[in-house]
Amino acid sequence: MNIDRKRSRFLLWIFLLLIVTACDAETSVLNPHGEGAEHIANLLIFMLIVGAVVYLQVIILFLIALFRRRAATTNDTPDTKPPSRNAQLFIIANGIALPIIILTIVFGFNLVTLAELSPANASADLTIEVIGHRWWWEVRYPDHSVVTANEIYIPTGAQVELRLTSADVIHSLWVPALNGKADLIPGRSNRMYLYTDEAGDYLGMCAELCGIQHAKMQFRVIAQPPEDFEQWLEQQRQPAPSPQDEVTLRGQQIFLGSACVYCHTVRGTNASGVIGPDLTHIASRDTIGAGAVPNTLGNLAGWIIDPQSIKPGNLMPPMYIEGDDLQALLAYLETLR
Ligand code: HEC
Ligand SMILES: [Cu+2]
Repeated sequence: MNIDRKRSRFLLWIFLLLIVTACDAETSVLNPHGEGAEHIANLLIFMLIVGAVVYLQVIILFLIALFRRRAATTNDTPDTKPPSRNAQLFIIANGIALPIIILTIVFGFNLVTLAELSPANASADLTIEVIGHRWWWEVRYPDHSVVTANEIYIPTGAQVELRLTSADVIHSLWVPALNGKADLIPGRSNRMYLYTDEAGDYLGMCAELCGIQHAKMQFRVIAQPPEDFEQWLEQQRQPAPSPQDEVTLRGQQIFLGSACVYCHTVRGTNASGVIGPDLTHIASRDTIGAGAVPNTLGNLAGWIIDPQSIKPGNLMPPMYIEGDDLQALLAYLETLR
């Protein structure tokens, strides 16, 4: 074996090993943490096993055919003998009967899984509305007057119903660890159920090409024990606190005096825009720009001055706010916990 062959074989092994590492990733369908995802993973593994067995059988038959010699092929006259009765039975069993049986079983398993994913009369413990926007997620808790963005907090051990729709184009919501995909379609309301017993932080994404920033349209589902979830809900229900010192007061005036108010809501003030995410509790969120960057003071400043360099093509224009004004605005936004 020459060096090139050796090297390419080595690289192939590395490649295969790398693929295996993906099985345990946060966003792997083979690593379920919720009821829906478990049903899907079971179906997937069942189909993989059936597929592997069928494939193996085909390969074995192929090899047998390849190496078995027939008397008729030893001379030059073509083999015109019809297949024997046994051979005919074999073809009917393996070529017709077996595929029908296997496909029927797989189809049945699919139907059962579909039914499990969308319980017809499921009584949800909590309803959350998720509205897709280019390129972020509006998240509303209609029974609790809570509005947030790009983070879906849910209690563990509860059946959560997501009502999905879109404000502009078709998006698709996908949290691989918890469930399959569901489309968000303008003018329609789709439903999806989330149930998990495991507290955790599950990454989700848009799974339908929806425009230039489709790839930076992430969100997270944060599953918490019910007590913690109630606490989060209580905190998010509060309107924004009024500024307590001169700097944050100035920051609020700058915010309310800028174009921010046309696009953003801060409950408890006059800002009631609905084009961008609700900022009433922006400081409590972990990321800005739907997972584009972590929510740090520096990133927040960078985002306000030039959101286009962080997330090119997004629908927030650069805001020309500088120096002390920017510092005051940032100090104010930091109070919005
Ligand atoms: C023309 C509408 C518009 C104006 C004006 C505007 N924004 Fe935005 N803003 C948006 C949109 C749209 C997004 C969502 C961008 C995305 O994630 O794709 C956004 C996102 C944000 C975010 C990130 C929110 C999150 O949860 O990810 C912050 C913070 C923010 N804007 C602050 C401001 C401030 C402060 C001002 C005023 C100085 C302002 N914006 C002016 C439209 C606007
Ligand atoms: Cu999208």
